[in-house]
Amino acid sequence: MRTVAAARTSASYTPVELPFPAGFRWGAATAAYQIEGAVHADGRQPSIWDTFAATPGRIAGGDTGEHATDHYHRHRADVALMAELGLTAYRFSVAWPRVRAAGGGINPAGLAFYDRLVDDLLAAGIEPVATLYHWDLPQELEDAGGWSRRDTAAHFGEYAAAVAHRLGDRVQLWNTLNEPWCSAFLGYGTGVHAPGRRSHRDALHAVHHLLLAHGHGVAALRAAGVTGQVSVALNAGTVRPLDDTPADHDAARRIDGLLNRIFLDPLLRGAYPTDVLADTASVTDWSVVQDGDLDLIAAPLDALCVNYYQPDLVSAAPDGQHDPHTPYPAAERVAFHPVPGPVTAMGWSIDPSGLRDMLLRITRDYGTPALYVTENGAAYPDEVTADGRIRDVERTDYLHRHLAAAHQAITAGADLRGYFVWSLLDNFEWAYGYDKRFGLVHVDYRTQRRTLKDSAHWYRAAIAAGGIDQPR
Ligand code: IFM
Repeated sequence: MRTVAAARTSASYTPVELPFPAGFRWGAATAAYQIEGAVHADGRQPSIWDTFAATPGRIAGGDTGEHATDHYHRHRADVALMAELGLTAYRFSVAWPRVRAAGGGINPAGLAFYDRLVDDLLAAGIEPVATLYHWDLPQELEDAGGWSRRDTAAHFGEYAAAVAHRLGDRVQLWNTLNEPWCSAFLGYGTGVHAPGRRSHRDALHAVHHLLLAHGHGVAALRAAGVTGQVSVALNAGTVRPLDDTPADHDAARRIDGLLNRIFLDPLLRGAYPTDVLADTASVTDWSVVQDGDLDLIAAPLDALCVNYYQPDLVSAAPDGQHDPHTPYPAAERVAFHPVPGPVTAMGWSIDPSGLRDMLLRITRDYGTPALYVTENGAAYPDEVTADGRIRDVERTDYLHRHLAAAHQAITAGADLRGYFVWSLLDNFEWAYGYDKRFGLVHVDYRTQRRTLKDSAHWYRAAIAAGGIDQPR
């Protein structure tokens, strides 16, 4: 069997040990605030992340997304890099604060940027995959109540309609939201993300209003007759009990409820899980859920997108006390434990089996929706060596092992249609600023020079071969 590395240099078909299905989408992902910069260009309005990043103490090193990777001005060169990598699909997010005009209405200049980007991608033979909300709520909507207020969901529907009308003939796959868990629990619960609120009640209400926004978004996309698949991206995960005890199994059930089922059940079954409603009854009575909401939220999807980084290992909190650092409501009384073994620069465990298990669990419990892994990747402290190379062996190994796990899931019955590395470029890693590098492509933030890391060359070879060899 020849290796993927050998396949890269060969023009002829080279078999690999783990081939992916024909038509599999090989992608990389980014998000607007993390790469675009140009926060004042062409009528863009402030977002909650501009405000949050400008607040001392919120972001490591005082970093902001003001310049980021300057992708707004360099998108043509970045699309050329994608083509060099051989990507067949590219997942980006549309910035609501670019598209919304101050006070409401649409800002055509902001929308025009994405129109150009989509055309450039198609010209390069790369399928555009658009996310409508990757955490950058217009600040004026937060000032009016943000995601803890119902109206925000309706505003999202209007915004989605405008984008759908403009890009709906060319985008191949739509995500209404990216990781609503993070928006709700990190943005409104622990406050480590924008807008920095600390209220478990607001967080749970945000969950419902984000799901409602998704429902309005799906309705808008369908009404506009978009030709691409309609989906949502969840940071679904595998939650495992520390010990095989009833108490730890119950802790795992509760965290699975608040990480996974609180989103998956309303989206795919049209109801919130009764155990989650009971577990959170001391935080909210869920009267934010109105008649008809769940019908809207459960409108059929064409696919489900999932982002995976690490599994969760949980136990009942030893003395019945709640860990105050977890994003979950106090009623959840759980302790989180590191998975033994190596971690990335984020301190996140490396466990590809969690990806396989998550894909198979969704397949088993929710039927067999078409699935995409719309984010998977790792941060490492990359070094540019004297010869200009970035030998990111650990990232390559991480991607290789996770792709092998994805392949196992396909073999076992998951209908996985694509995989997107997080991220195309090093970028603004939210509260961690620019310190954590996730890119296949290294960015020198002083000069904005881009350099393909060794992992990018490896990924290009995997794409060219249509698969990978078994990791050794
Ligand atoms: O950078 C983020 C991305 O915006 C959302 N998913 C997780 C990534 C790594 O933290």
